[in-house]
Amino acid sequence: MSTQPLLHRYRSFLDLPSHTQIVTLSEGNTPLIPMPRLAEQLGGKFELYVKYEGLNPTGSFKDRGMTAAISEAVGRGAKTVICASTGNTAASAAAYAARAGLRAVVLIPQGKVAAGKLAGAVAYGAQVIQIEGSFDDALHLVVEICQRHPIALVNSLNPYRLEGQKTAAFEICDALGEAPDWLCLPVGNAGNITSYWMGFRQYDQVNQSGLPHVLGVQASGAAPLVLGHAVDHPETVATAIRIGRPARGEQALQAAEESGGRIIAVSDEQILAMQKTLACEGVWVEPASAAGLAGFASEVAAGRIQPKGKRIVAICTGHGLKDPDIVVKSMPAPQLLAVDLATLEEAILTP
Ligand code: AN7
Repeated sequence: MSTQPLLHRYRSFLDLPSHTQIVTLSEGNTPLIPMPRLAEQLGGKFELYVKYEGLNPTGSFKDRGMTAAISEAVGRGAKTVICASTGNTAASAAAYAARAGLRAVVLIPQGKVAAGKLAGAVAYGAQVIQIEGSFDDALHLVVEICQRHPIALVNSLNPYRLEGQKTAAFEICDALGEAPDWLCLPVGNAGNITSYWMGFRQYDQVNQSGLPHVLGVQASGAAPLVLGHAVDHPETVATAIRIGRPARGEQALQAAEESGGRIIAVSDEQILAMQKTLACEGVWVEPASAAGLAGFASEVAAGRIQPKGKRIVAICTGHGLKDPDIVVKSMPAPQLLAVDLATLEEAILTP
């Protein structure tokens, strides 16, 4: 395992200015977990891997881009950073800002941020502001604020976020020896899909590692890229991707098209079912993170993707601990027993 900061490891591939001062929490280097039993369940005869990005320092893929954005911001003397967020960006920005000694301000949509993300942003010491509106409203506001004040924007409109995020594509090629046949991932504000495509293309030019087809997956209640127009009131149980105006929507569509892939939508039910399926394999992810694989499963079931003999990588973007409520709410309260051996025996042994 490499102990080098992510930005050092892939430095020659990253377009970062010379003033960049690396701020790291040992992000990246996440596992590519083989999923043979799940592949069989989905029809078999192909290699399936989950890239478990929930194992980054703050529990989501955002840390890759955030190490880059904060490193650049510190190097140019920024004192305050700001972002709009459905939660994971907020927690990541808060953590890297804390690490760098910067002030972080995060804007989140009221009542729609999962508990683990909000708690993270608070724990890392950010100023957390709820907006009586959506993520899209919050993003609009932070862009305006940054035009008026010397505050660094660390949403994925910031190009350095994409530079750092590309490293996930490099890691996949390094682990497999080449690009997979399909890459499946959730799409919200569309920074991640844009970065992966940039990364795969760049690596291919240097290493002839090949290119994957990219399958981007939105939630059906928040699917502007599938509908072809903005969604004013996005709704989905996968609050991470509850986004109606993706900042990098055009680039996401381009990535899908150039790669011979596509962007599709899946229902909340499909997302939650795949979250459960993954948990039964020992990989607990937050709902949005299950969307990529849910989309892949539905394409396979419909015969639109023939996976036989192929290599598939699904990106699981965030840890299940980010959103415990979604599971706790839907389960019966745990059994409560008296401190009594016979009662315990009965509870365990009777089916
Ligand atoms: C778990 O934190 O937009 O398409 O503000 O948290 O790059 O936006 C989160 C997005 C997928 C979608 N999975 O990625 C935010 C935010 C998880 C996420 C996405 C997000 P993008």
